[in-house]
Amino acid sequence: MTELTHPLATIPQDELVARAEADPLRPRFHFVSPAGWLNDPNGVSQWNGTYHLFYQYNPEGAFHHRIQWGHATSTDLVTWTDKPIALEPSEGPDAEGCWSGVLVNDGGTPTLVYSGRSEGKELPCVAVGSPDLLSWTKVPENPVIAAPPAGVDTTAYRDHCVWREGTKWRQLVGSGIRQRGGTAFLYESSDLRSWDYIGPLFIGDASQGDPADTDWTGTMWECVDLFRAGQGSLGSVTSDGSPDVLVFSAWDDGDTRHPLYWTGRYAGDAFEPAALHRLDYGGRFFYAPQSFQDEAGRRVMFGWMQEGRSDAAMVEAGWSGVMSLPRLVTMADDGTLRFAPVPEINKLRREHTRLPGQVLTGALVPLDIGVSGNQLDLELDLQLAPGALLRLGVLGSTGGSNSDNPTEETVIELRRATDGTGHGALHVDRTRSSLDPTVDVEDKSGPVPMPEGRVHLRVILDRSAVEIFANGIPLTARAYPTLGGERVSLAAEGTVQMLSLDAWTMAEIHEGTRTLFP
Ligand code: DQQ
Repeated sequence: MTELTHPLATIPQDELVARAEADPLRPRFHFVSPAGWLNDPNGVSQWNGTYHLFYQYNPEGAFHHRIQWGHATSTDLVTWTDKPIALEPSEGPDAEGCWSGVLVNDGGTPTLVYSGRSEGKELPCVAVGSPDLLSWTKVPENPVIAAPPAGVDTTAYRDHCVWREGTKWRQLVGSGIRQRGGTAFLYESSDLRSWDYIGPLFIGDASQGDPADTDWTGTMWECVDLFRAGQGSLGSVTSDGSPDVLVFSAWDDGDTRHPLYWTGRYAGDAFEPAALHRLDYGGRFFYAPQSFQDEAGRRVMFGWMQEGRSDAAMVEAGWSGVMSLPRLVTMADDGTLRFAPVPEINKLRREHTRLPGQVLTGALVPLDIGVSGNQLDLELDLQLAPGALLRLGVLGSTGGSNSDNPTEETVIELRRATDGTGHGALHVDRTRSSLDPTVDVEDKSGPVPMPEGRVHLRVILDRSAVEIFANGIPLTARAYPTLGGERVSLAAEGTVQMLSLDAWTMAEIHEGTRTLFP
């Protein structure tokens, strides 16, 4: 074990795992680190059939410090086996941390490209792996790029997207240009060690829009991820019109804001944007996403579900950070992305309740639907009349004599526009989600197309982790009920036809005792 060096390391490391496991708010079927701190997904990939999930990890405690690369593998994207730490800081360019990066296949050699942190700044580094991807050797050329582009005043410079194009490697490094906006710098290399700077792929405009807006592009782009949605690979001539997608996490002066994506066309050395979109209406609760194409050709994305409780509460809990379920990414006819948990997750479904179709009407009188739990997968097919509202209450506890008036409840609302069009909105109200006054309860919402009023709603509850998909549009949130609430209720205003409701309890994925240093 490392020597405890940080003032926040108040819990002895040999107590951390037990402390984390004892927390009733810790998810049971989402990947979490053995204990301590987890943030971004890194090096997400499938290698000879096995899925690899690396992640930003601090085993010293639940705070961001001296970041290492944790590692877990899976054969099904559902259950994960902890593997030894892949990267940890050492003397040199990553002395203060091994920050985010990716895994590429360099002619059969697994290779990591990551941000080494030293003297308060980050620079690109490379490590090569053993054939089983379990031991990693940093290359002597590190840092492989000595500094951000000369003459550019950058706000920050880190995180990588690396791909093969023709006979060369190409790399994006996330950054921002002061007084202008976020950007991704493009480089080229023939060996992953020596890189030629090409230029900014595309520069955002931080002066556009209100910095408080949920689609403000920020002053720096973290964790850039460029991919072709659909057929073809980056840089190839597309036959079916599949757009390219540039995903980034908008950052501003230390503030992790929200994931966004541009659709457009990457050609030559530039990205021609067509439209900007919010990637997840939960904002920072699905941050720093990273995706890969698996061996079946599917695009799979993970994101970091940040905490919504205070730094002190995280430290006290002994753990922080949840990895989202792996999401299948597809392109809808309107040229925007749709997301769904990979179907493999259905393996965790256990007890099933199916409610017959019924019409919900009335003035929001909650209906007890005979489903309860805080580890659930709920799937509803709905038809909303113009102006109708569906209100799904979860993680609820009733208190006092009036059981219709829950003391705690997280409320998921779908509303269809009154004009009879296919416009609608998804909203999550967490104002009564917790009696703990210190947790984040900010409202989250965004538009959802509802053709003819139809909505497929999927809600995944895993203690404090909530993932919602309305017609494939995600809203990720965290909730911290203090009363162990398991109540699920439905209410409607106007007419909502519930065509079907299926609910499953979900099994746990982490068995046996885990250790901080597998
Ligand atoms: N987290 C990493 C950075 C990245 C940020 C450090 C995003 O590489 O920019 O842990 O959450």
